[in-house]
Amino acid sequence: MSYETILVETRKNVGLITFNRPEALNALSTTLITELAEALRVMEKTDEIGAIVLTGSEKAFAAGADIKEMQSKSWPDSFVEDFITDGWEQVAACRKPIIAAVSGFALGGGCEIAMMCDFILASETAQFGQPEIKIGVWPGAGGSQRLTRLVGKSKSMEMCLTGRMMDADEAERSGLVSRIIPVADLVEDAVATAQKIASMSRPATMMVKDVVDRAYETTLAEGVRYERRMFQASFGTPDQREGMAAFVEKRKPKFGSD
Ligand code: DAK
Repeated sequence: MSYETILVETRKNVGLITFNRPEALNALSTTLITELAEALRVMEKTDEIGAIVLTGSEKAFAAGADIKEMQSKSWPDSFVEDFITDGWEQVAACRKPIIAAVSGFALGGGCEIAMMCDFILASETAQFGQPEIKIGVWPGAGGSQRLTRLVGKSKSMEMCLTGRMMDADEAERSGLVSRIIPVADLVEDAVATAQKIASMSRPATMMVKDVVDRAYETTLAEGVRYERRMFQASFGTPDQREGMAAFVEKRKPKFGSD
């Protein structure tokens, strides 16, 4: 399948999607989001792929939704056609682990897409922000909610109210980013991290994603109960038997997805 605005590769057991609209700092046009959603759907259905990496260029992960495309929309039109909803949710809905590898600008919808991923690896050039306020609007793809959960109310409120960007160091200190990697190594490191995840038991990685996400959606007591039930269910998988037997026999496990 060929795409206009993204590049898609498979690196062993990992799907790599690269935003590719350099002339617009990877602004997230309808075409780009439609192609992203389609590529994710294909990767979800591809058995060989166990994890996904989403990245942009050194200059920009993505500078937000395409302002030129949306500037003349009216409220009734955008409401009736549910403007820029379709496709965006595919990232958060993907059941396989997704890593965002961010260099340069991750602004507005770009920051929101990165936060929909399971974790963010950033280069030292990364800059995160929700600058929608500067163009008279506000976050619309979960930024006000996910950023607040990730970095706390004070930083989130300041960023959303002033449009201030957060650099990679501050983002790592604040818990938005899991690790900072030199820009030249970012994609390779992200792919290697994804390959490591993809080499684990497939049901286990998908279940980890499911149980960690629960922490954002429910109370502590409910989340712990859910985790315990799911842990008990792991004893119904061949990979649990293989993983534990391999440990006892001092050998490398051979999981179902190998
Ligand atoms: N849209 C369209 N074009 C963009 C763009 C964007 N977001 N960002 C950059 N570009 C284009 C510029 O217009 C310019 O094109 P030409 O003029 O050369 O044709 C080219 O990319 C290079 O940009 P600059 O010349 O501005 O480059 P600089 O290095 O000087 O500045 C910058 C970089 C990132 C600081 C600046 O470009 C900038 O401020 N960009 C806009 C950032 C922004 O405001 N982003 C938030 C957009 S609103 C929703 C889903 C999503 C959303 C809402 C709802 N639902 C699911 C409901 C999201 C909304 C947004 O993201």
